[in-house]
Amino acid sequence: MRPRIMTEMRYTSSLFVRCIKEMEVRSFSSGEHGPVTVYGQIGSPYTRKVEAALRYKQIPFIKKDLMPGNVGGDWEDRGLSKIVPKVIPVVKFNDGTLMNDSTKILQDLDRRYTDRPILPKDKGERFLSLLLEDMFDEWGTKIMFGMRWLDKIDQDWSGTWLALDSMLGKGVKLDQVNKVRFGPGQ
Ligand SMILES: N[C@@H](CCC(=O)N[C@@H](CS)C(=O)NCC(=O)O)C(=O)O
Repeated sequence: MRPRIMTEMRYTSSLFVRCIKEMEVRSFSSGEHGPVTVYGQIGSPYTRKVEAALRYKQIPFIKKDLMPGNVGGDWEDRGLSKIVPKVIPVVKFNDGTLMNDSTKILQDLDRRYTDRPILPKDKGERFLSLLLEDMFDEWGTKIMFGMRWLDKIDQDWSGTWLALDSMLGKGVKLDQVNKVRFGPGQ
């Protein structure tokens, strides 16, 4: 007879496998399979907006660091040479489709993944929603820049935050990272 502990272990592990499978099914159930890749930066409001939309829609995604304007010279190596203008974020869908412009990305997300829609169905509400989005896309960033760079205390905080984010984990020594401060022009 099989020892009871073995039976229990088998039962627990099959339960565990079932839970994992269910989690996978649930997280990939909204249409396409596999995670979306978001190329961007932590300090980029448009990157954060796309990530927020993906989180809201419960779509799994992978984040990859990418500097805009090809300043890192790596857009071609990453297969992003066709993307113009070279602004972030860039999103890669599981079928290989690449795109940028957060507004278009969000609309495409709603088309590809129909659960938890971002845009209202009603045409009038949809128009207002897009209008508000456009206004905040254009003007919200101006407020953000002010909050990051107008006062010395914010300049110090933002400069350190952005420097740390772009350098840590990339082979630069901590004492060298600590010496770097980004300024308002960056
Ligand atoms: N309309 C675009 C704007 C994207 C954008 O301007 N991203 C900034 C970073 S937050 C950028 O790449 N700037 C570089 C540049 O303008 O050259 C969107 O909604 O995604």
